[in-house]
Amino acid sequence: MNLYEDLKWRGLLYQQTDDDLAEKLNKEKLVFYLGADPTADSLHIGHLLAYLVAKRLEDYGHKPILVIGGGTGLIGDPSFKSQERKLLSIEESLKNAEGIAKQAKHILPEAMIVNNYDWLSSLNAIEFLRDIGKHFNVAYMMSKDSVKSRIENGISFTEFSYQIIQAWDFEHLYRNFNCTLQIGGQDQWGNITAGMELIRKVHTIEAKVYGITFPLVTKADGTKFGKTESGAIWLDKNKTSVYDFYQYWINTADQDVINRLKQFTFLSKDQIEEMEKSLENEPEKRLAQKCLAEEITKLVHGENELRKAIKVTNALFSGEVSDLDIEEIEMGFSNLDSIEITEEKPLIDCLVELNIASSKRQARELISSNAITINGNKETDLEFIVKKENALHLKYTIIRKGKKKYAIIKHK
Ligand code: 629
Repeated sequence: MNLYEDLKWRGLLYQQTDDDLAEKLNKEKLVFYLGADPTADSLHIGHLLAYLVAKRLEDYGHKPILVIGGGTGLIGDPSFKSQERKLLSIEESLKNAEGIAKQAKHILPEAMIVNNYDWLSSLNAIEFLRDIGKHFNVAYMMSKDSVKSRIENGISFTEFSYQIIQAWDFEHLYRNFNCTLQIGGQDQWGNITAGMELIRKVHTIEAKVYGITFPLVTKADGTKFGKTESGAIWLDKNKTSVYDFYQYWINTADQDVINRLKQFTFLSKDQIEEMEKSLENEPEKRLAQKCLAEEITKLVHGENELRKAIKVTNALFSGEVSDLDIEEIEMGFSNLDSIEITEEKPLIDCLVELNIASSKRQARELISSNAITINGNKETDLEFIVKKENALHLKYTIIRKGKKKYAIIKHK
């Protein structure tokens, strides 16, 4: 399969600006770019898809430039946003940009990484309006989905102008690095085509530049991809623990898992078809989900962290938690109910404070009916006192109710 067919097969092509792009992608070596705005200090798995598309192009010999939008982040992209964004401060934008650049470098170590604050910050108003603004027709700008959908609710001149700024980036990269292709998600179509338009006007109408977009990731049940009750799935392990990251992928629905393997892994068509067979014949084994979670966790966090996430998963499943080290406990429990205690405390009170029981009476019932485990051991003593000296690593007491419900006590 050539690159174009591969992208198509993986469901990673939504729109393309030219019909001869397949030819171009398969035969030539292009410099291309992908941008991300530093709206947070970490990328999330929505961004990850974009960086993996860039990696696919790189694997075929195209040369990526990763733009971190330290400048554009200060303006705010209205694409696919129903409301005006809150402005980031310059400090925030640049600090976030640093975090994101680090993650981008980890995924694409060979890529050139630039921050558009470097060229946007010196642009002055007269230059902006005369040299760039003159090339944009207001009716053209208003016809973009990003603007059209916001006319009723309101859009500031700031966000209205965003497309011009991103367009200028493309022109800047074309002029300085012969970058002729911009990629992005489907929400970026308007911004990408604005850039091509600008390049043709500033340079020559014959300037050959291209754009492709990939589709938004959708889920069969209609809920939003990459979000859980506790928010986005981040690549930064301090924001989403490696265990939670791994679990997110493990919990992918059967209806979605093959698409996710295509989009998010570098497994071959044959390997993915193997998984498809397994899903059909032995879905209870969840091999496709395991494979997906392992591939992506390895890619983002490395082999070592993956191994820990699997160890924590197995320990929480079996209940044998006493072998976990401190780091593994913290990885597995970062998102679960917890309390901190400074002195010893009756188990009954702990159960109520942890919301495992709704009352002391219920706590007693749970204990007498064998439903409570402490650090992996059944506890049936109603008078049991939780003490630091019995805690794992003198720090954590892990409580389990039934098979699934966990909570943790941290000893100060
Ligand atoms: C300057 C900034 C450029 C080119 C692009 C940009 C960023 C762009 C944007 N992208 C999204 C983001 O940063 O807002 N205006 O969160 C995001 N992107 C990855 C994919 C996307 C897109 O980083 O393109 O579609 C998500 O999949 O929403 O010169």
